[in-house]
Amino acid sequence: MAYENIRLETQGVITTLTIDRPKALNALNSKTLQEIESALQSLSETRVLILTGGGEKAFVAGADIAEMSGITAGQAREFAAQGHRVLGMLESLPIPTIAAVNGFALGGGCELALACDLIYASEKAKLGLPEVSLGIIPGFGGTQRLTRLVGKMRAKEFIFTGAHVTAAQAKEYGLVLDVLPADKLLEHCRAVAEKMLKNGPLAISQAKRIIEFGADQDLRAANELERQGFAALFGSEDQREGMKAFLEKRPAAFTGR
Ligand code: DAK
Repeated sequence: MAYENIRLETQGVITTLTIDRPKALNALNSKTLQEIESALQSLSETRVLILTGGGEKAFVAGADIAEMSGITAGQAREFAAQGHRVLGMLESLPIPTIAAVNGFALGGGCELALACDLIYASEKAKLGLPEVSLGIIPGFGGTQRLTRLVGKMRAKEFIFTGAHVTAAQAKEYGLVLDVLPADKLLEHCRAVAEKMLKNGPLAISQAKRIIEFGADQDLRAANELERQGFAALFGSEDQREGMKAFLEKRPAAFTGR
């Protein structure tokens, strides 16, 4: 399918989705969200998804302010629903997702990264939730996902000041995992993806689901989820192959079944 504002590249079973509207620093307008949504629906063969931004300056500089400034309340409702749908879809993909934050990740762009499983950033990256400077608040889950990641007080500082923080600061806060030189960022993300690809896809998908659902529950209920997920993998071809391969001292050939 031909896209205008994004690019999809596949290397084996790793797909890189580049939001590619550099003239507007990759800001998310409704067309771009639509394209991301349809790209996410087309990933049946993909086992790791990497998200990044096109051009030199930005990952995604937020929702498209020019488009937002002119919309009616009805269109705003549709835009919000579309944003929630896309980020919800991204978060619940049964495969690992990695945000390669190569530049500005502001507002909705920071929230897009927050909906990924892992965030790595280039030394040039700047992250922030500056919505209050526009008289609004983060609307794609930023108040909740950031708080869960960095704690309430840091999230309040981040959101109340609307400040852009450097990648190094973001790492210190626990918002990004590691900071890489700009020209090594994608390479690093692909290397992390390759490590994941050696492992059982069903197991990774189950672990992702349980970490996500368990994080919102008390320890007892979350451990019950783990018990069920653990048991559910027994009898899968991946579990049998993983253990057989270990005993036969060879790498496992997982099929995801
Ligand atoms: N939207 C539209 N265009 C943008 C943009 C954005 N978010 N960010 C940058 N651009 C455009 C600029 O207007 C400029 O366009 P031209 O003037 O060249 O036509 C071009 O990209 C280059 O930007 P600058 O000239 O400003 O470049 P600088 O290097 O000087 O500055 C900057 C870079 C990233 C610091 C600056 O562009 C900036 O502050 N951008 C805005 C960042 C921002 O405030 N982002 C948050 C947007 S609010 C919702 C859910 C979520 C949201 C909203 C609603 N609902 C549930 C309803 C999310 C809201 C947001 O994300």
